[in-house]
Amino acid sequence: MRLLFISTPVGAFGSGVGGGVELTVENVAKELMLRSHTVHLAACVGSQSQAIPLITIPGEVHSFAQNQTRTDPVSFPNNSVLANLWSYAREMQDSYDLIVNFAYDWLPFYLTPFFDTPIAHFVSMGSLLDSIDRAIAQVVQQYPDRIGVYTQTQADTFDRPFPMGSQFRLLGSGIDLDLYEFQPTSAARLAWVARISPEKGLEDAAAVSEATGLEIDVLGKMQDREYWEQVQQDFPKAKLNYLGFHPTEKLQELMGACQALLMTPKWVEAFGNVAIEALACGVPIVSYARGGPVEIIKHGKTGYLVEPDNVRALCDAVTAVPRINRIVCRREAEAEYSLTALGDRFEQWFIDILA
Ligand code: HBI
Repeated sequence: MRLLFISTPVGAFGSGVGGGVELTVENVAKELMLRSHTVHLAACVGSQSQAIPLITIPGEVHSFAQNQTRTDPVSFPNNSVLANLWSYAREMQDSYDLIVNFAYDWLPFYLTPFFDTPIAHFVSMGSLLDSIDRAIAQVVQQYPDRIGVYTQTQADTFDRPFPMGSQFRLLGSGIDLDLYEFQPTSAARLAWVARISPEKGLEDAAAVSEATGLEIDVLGKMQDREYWEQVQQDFPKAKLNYLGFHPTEKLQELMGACQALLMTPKWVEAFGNVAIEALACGVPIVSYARGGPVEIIKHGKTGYLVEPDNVRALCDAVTAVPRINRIVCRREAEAEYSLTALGDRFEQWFIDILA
């Protein structure tokens, strides 16, 4: 297949501004190219990729959808890079069998019926904006097989103007397992890995540390320092070791040495790539039963799912972690979250659309 991937308009691809969806684009494109499909990626000027042939398009970047309010009108900057990306896609569409949109923005969904070449959409977050929910609903009504997401919990957040999550294609996620080393034993300490930001619920991890006396290695971008200070004040006896943000090679080494990964999401995590990174290192996961972790963790087998916001239950699960067999966690990552498994799911989706 000849595939044109269109990136997010929030920043240059490869800069990390696009967060988890950048990893998804890179991994899926690499896997499909290995299977002799042609993949080109159209993205903002300044984008970089070792593996994927890039077309860079000029224009102003868009603001983050998660920073807008649900009823905000659709807005475009003066010389929108998103508009320029889709003008390019329209001109070049005859050279491709399928166009795949990775932007969480209104325009690509709206343009779907205007193109001759079919457009598939990978939606990388839960429902955030009425304008996008409505545009997705229009796509689903006309082309039921064109919306892909990470998880069913993420899909189920799209319930207006009507429940449409059951029609979405579930694609899960995947990582390059060769980058993650299985560690059979661990120290008696926990890992908490996420951007330091309120939606990630660090305060509940601090509460666990105070209640159990366990040390917690905290890894992730210091996105909200005020919030960090507040947690320190509210939980003076918590033993939180802030180790900063680290790329995969160092992250997996630090996290892999821990007894368990603690996940305390306050929002509906669309997926939670860190959970499969932990499994790949043999690290069990203790998480609130909220969002993506619900579909990743096999309760009692690869970790524990706990009643959301119940810190007491979180502590009980943490003390039960030694019962989990760490090799089972690694095997689960190999079976479900390898690049091969991810590539199979995306390739089958595209074949089904073109059939
Ligand atoms: N916001 N407007 C907009 N468009 C995107 O494509 C986008 C975003 N916010 C976050 C984001 N993409 C990605 O970081 C997440 O989907 C992972």
